Amino acid sequence: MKIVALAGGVGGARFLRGLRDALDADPGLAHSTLTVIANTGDDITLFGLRVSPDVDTLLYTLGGGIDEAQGWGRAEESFAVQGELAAYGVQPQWFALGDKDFGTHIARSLWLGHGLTPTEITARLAERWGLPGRGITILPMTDAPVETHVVVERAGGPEAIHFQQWWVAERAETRAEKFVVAGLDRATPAPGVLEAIGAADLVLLPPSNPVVSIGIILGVPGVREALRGTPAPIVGVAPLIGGRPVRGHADACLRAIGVDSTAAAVAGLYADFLDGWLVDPGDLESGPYPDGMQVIAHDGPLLMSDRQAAARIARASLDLGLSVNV
Ligand code: FO1
Repeated sequence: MKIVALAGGVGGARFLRGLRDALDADPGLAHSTLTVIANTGDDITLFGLRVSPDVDTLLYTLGGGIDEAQGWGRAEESFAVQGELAAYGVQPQWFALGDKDFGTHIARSLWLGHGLTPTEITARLAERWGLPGRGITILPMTDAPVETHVVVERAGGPEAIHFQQWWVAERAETRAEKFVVAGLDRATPAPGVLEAIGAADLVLLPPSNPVVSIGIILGVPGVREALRGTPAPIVGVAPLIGGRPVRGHADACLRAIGVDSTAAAVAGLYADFLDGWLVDPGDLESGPYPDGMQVIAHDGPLLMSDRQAAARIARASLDLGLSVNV
């Protein structure tokens, strides 16, 4: 099977690792390929280097280098370089970049300077992590430089700050008025993105943030139309349990766009293309769900508490995709 997924950071990466495990465990599906369309709205330039957090989280999680407890950054990390930068008074210091992680940002920035595209760069980085050999391709949603900014209320009036400053430095506690993705309206899907969606046997939406991860990918001109047009079934996994995100700040993001933090309200954001929706057992009755959408409850908590739980949830979304009638 050719599977395509739209994914953001930690939750998306953990789900996709579970999906790969579930596929590998099934002789009938082990040869399936997985193409991940990654959010690049989180990208930020720090210390003169281009950092792509969601792409790097996917690379490290699927490639076996992730800091498991944190969900982002490298395992067994050290912070000597950032310590030296701090000693020189270099700002900002609220975004922790480890020494191994710097290797990724230096390679990406070097190759960008040589004129390679983010698509070509991501393929080179994925090669090192052995992803092609596991049937995994990561595509940035676009090769255009885009960044999500958050308009927040300040004493002196509204101010637009980088998404990472809001998400990390301010822990999304500052009320977000709206999200503005600089450059998105002029962006075009990266090479292969629309083709992958059109040729897919199944499209999956992991439990990524519906506003600042999946929502941004859907904002790339042409992507939503491709999802509406593909013959493949499209199945998603709710990113909320009982109205609360498992991690991150999806509820603060949904509030900013005036959407309820419920599995049903998030399904409504995808109603124009979504065929199936996997929810936590406690949320099955928290409708109403969009007409015609097949909504089923997972046979356990929709919590990727460990790698095996993620594989079970991924398998459940696969089964829903195989059964849903489009
Ligand atoms: N998240 C934090 O909460 N604090 C950090 O210092 C931090 C550093 C960081 C460095 C590299 C990277 O790839 C991700 C990092 N993240 C950090 C997570 C990041 O903000 C989120 O993973 C995404 O941008 C949102 O999904």
